[in-house]
Amino acid sequence: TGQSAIITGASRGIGKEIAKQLANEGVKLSILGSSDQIHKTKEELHAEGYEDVLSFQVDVAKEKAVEEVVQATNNAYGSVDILVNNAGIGLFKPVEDVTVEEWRKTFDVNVQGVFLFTKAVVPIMKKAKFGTIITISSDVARYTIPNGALYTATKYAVQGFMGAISQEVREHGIRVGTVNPGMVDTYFADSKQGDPSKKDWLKVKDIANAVTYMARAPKHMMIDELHLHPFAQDYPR
Ligand code: NJP
Repeated sequence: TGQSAIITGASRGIGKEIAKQLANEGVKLSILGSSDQIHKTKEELHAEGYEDVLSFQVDVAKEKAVEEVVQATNNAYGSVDILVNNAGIGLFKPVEDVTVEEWRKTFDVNVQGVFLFTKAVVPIMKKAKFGTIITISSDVARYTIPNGALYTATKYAVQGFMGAISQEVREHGIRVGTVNPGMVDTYFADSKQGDPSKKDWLKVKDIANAVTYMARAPKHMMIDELHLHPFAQDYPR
């Protein structure tokens, strides 16, 4: 297909599965994470026969590093067709126990990271008059949960940001959408993927399927938002 994608937070969990699925679709990848685990993920993808994978150990909140990843991707593949803003962190505790450092860090990764990558890819996509920007937000962006004020605030921010961007770039042929999962079995919020207590939760494949569907949708189709949650997880509506 010749398309290329940048996937943030692809060293494990949902992002890693998105990387596998898009690679399987023939998409050339740039994957990144903040730890050196990201290079091991690249090795795994290489071992599975996917050659076109670049890996970057980068914090999504660092402007210069983000610009470098986007430029390196564009130089290597000649385009940036898909951006998947997946990197995110979660912290759940009573509001009076949340420190200013934790507040800042969570907003840096979950919101500023989305801003910086979007800002960096939009000029390239505008020039090409083509592109898809997908952000993994959360099903908490449509309700609220106790002990989740900080995390919920970041995802509401992301939702508003993506909504505005969508209208801004549409006339340039760029599609924007969010995938909003409920509880997914990953390493999120210091948990362990595969823990038996999470057996009824969504699997990384469920979310990656949604992202792949959105990213590979025919050009005439626009998917704004997909909400997915475990059948076992109910919400106040
Ligand atoms: O989490 P996890 P998920 N710069 O912890 C990377 C949303 N979501 O897959 O930095 C760059 O297994 C980290 O890599 P490393 C959630 O908000 C989830 O569940 O090397 N990368 C790892 O690859 C998030 O937006 C649930 O440790 C950074 C990845 O991010 C998305 O799903 C529910 C980074 C996180 O993998 C993926 O999370 C929901 C940084 N500064 C929404 N910091 C759920 N799991 O239940 C972290 O509603 N990463």
